[in-house]
Amino acid sequence: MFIRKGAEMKPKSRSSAKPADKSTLKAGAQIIVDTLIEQGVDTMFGYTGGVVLPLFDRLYDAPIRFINPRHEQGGCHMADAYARASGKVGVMVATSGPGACNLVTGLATAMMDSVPIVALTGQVRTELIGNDAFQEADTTGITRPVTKYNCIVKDVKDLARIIKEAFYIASTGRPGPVLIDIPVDVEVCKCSTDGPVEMELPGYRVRTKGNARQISLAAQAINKSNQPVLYVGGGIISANASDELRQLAQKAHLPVTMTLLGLGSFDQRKPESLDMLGMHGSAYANYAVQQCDLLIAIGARFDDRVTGKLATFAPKAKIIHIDIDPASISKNVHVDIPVVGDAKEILGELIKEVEFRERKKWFDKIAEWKKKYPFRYDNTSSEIKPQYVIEEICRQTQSDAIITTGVGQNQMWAAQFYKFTRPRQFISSGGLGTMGYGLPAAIGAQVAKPESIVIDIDGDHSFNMTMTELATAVEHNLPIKVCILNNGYMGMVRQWQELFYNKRYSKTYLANPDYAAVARALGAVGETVDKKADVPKVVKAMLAEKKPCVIDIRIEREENVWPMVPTGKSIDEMSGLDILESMA
Ligand SMILES: Cc1ncc(C[n+]2csc(CCOP(=O)(O)OP(=O)(O)O)c2C)c(N)n1
Ligand SMILES: [Mg+2]
Repeated sequence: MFIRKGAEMKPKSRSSAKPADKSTLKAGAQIIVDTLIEQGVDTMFGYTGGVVLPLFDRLYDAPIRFINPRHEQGGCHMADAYARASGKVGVMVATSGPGACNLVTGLATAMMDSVPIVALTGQVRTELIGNDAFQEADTTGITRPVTKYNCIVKDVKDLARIIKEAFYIASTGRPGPVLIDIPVDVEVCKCSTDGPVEMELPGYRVRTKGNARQISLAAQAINKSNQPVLYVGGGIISANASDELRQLAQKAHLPVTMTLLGLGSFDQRKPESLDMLGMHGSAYANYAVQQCDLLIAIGARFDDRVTGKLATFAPKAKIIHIDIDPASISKNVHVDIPVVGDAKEILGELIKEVEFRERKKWFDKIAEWKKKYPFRYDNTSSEIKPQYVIEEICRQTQSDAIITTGVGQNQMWAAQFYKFTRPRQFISSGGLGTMGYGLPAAIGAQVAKPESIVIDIDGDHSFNMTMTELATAVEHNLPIKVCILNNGYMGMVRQWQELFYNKRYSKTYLANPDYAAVARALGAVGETVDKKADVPKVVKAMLAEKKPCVIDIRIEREENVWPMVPTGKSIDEMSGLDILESMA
């Protein structure tokens, strides 16, 4: 039973059952807060506005830590990185119209990378919907393609159930963002909250247990293979299956390559690690994939940045694909042995059936490629090389920091030169490639992991997009570190212009501000570095800093990321190998 727009309770019709006890009546806004708490939410991100006033009033004294970004996009990235760093669901709230629209990039980023977020948006009063009311936007229409699920709540009676379902949908199966749109009158309406809240999701089924026969087939293929490669993605991390991955690689003796989002799932200091594969992956990973006779894909989706030219991808390989999402099986490449389910459970079973094989010839071949084509750079010039900065950060943090990134060369160098050792350590926008992700992501990760060192390795232009969020870090005393690899350019695009557009640097140079001064103006610490010899001591000072801190490092301006698989080429047709070899 509920009442539209009113504090007072009135039965819907004379024939309805006896009125609920007044003491159990709750307004929608209170139901939202109570349901969030029931779901274990102790931290959320959000920005206020007219139609979320009732909710924000309830949040005023709720036992939930609230982080207010300076822009809703930043808040959504914070919730996203909070989820990636903690393994929990990130929660974001925004007002209707412009607030909701500002979430779109953040939701799309989370959708592409399968990150669990529950976004709550306010909406205009139910009776005004469709009226072009002030700050009305068709939020569910706009966000449908960038959410795993979304809906509008039109009746306060459904509110608790729908929010509970939102958390379940966001965090189960292939995770993703869920948006719930709540008209302001639903926040105000009261209803009885007697009885348990049951989910009603008849069409939503999650298969976690893998088919035993398929698992046996996979084990047999592994036991028979002479030249296998494990190719793992972000799904290993979201399934918390890194321990099982390590056991599998050890027991069956398999080399492991990771996608950008898979970095951290396997300790890169181990000899079985082939590091990242794909467009800017290692030559040894790309060669191994092209030469392997068995490719075991786990929680990865054969994205085009990984496969290069599809027709010639892993041409000799039988393919096993273990994934929670049946829709990604045989989507891009034909899969011989699909196993649908939860990676942790499936690997647990698979480990039992695999046998150790030495595969000496295969590992010798890999060792040869590793020796010939390591990630390299020329550190002899007096200019500051971005790779050197990252190596220095990796050395001083002993491979233990949480690293977030912008998008572009900075992101690829971070992926190539920081050696990740554990899951949830590398937080980067992979699928959508969202510039501006790095700083708010560092904030979200630091909120989730207050004891960790969190460093945003950023690009100058990526940082330009969301730098206002430094004020958020300052307000909450979050000791994040931002390391801007400042080449003055939109470097990755400039690299393509250099290679494919005859060095016509069209619109990839924009004048930048003095970032150290910007940082200080916003209450953070700011430092500029333009001498190579200063890098170690500035990194040391940055790591010791308790306040948010920005170091603006003026790097070699036209440094490129190597190797590189040009679009349309097979992944063993890498450019830049001669350049890497000449640096040996
Ligand atoms: C929001 C957004 N707009 C545009 C792009 C296209 N883009 C990809 S990389 C890049 C340049 C990034 O420049 P910067 O942040 O300075 O990084 P760098 O490559 O120089 O390290 C651009 C414009 C993008 N990925 N995201
Ligand atoms: Mg740049």
